[in-house]
Amino acid sequence: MALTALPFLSRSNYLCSRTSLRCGAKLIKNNKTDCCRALSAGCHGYSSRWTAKHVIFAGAVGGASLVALTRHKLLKVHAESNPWEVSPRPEPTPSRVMNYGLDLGIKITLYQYQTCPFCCKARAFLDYYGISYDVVEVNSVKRTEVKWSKYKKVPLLLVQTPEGKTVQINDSSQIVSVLQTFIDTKMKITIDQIANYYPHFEDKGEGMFARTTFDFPNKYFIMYLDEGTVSKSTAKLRNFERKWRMWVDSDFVHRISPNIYGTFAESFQAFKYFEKVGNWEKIFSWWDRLVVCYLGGFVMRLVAMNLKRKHELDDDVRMELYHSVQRFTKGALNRGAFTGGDSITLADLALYGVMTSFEGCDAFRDMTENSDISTWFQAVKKAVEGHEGQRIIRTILETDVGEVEGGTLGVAVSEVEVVEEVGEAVLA
Ligand SMILES: N[C@@H](CCC(=O)N[C@@H](CS)C(=O)NCC(=O)O)C(=O)O
Repeated sequence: MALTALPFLSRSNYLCSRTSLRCGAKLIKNNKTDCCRALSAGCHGYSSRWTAKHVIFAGAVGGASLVALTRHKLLKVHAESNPWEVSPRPEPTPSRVMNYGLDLGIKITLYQYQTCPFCCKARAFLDYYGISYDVVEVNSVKRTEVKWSKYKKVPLLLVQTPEGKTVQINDSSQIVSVLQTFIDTKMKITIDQIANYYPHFEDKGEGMFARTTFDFPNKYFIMYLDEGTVSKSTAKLRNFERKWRMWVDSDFVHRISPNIYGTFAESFQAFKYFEKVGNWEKIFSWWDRLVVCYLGGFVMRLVAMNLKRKHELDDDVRMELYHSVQRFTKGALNRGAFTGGDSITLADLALYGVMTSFEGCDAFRDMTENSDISTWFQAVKKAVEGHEGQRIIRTILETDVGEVEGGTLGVAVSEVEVVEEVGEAVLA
């Protein structure tokens, strides 16, 4: 079966088409490493490193995409073999098993910190769809559980395919996009094939303490099998959803640390909360716990001050939080109860997920008391905890029994008019 794609991002055509130049500029501005590594068990921050080389490349490629998009609706998608195949597969003892009784033929293991906002985002997605997974809680000090991986952050997902391959998927947004693509393509394209469409940039860094960092230019994009599967309204909704998913990572997330570590008292309170929900009793010795809670609380207070400066936040960080929430309620919930109107989108799940990371902190309580977010939050919580998305997957499994021999994947990026169809390819 020959399949085509809508305007997309591919291995040779990274970054956000129309928005790519803007992305490049924003990424320079966001050049940061927020997370305190050893003590990042609570870890409310993120890091991203881009070099000028990347940005120039991104700009050039983006410019080319921009021109291409004004002429083509369907573009050729290139996939490359995925360097994240893991062999031999690590066989850790899971900290817990989330079994929702739905067999997708794949086995998922999530490496995480329980209260890391990005891990909470990945979990919100998995829980909403009722996709079973094993959890491996990573010790944020020793990090032995991820020693085998060259990507050193969490969340990190291992997916074992029915063919016995194990694929590593990095970054919360990329995890969500790859799995959403798997669902949208009716689970007929294997995860390792989908992963080929999500390339990465690797930056080895410079100097004595150089650390390799990674970026994933297609991470906010859902891929489609062919034109027929994406209506104009879906493409539009995906654009809107993508905008707010990006906003979660570039705006809301930066307000969390300065708030939960806003004073030393709040900082220690936050670590006590992380200790409880992270089940640190099982992971850390009592001595490690003491060090992580008190030293971590102290260090993160200092880190939060730095983050506040870096992101140019007002001294009144609570107001910054309330205003951020207001940007969402006013800008994203203007069509209904959720970002998709009546339906939950990945943007809702992303924000809900990162919000749950500090649910037990004073900042969360203040946020819900001083904004209109509560109704939305409770509605998404109900959907996630009730695994309401599982219905969507069950419908696909029950109704879609056709075979797919191959095809390309592409991304619905914009409402650009079709001028000519330029390509189709077959998945290897
Ligand atoms: N963009 C990444 C950010 C992940 C991230 O920063 N994770 C932190 C924990 S919250 C981490 O693993 N930091 C470890 C380190 O920087 O060494 C995502 O969305 O997954």
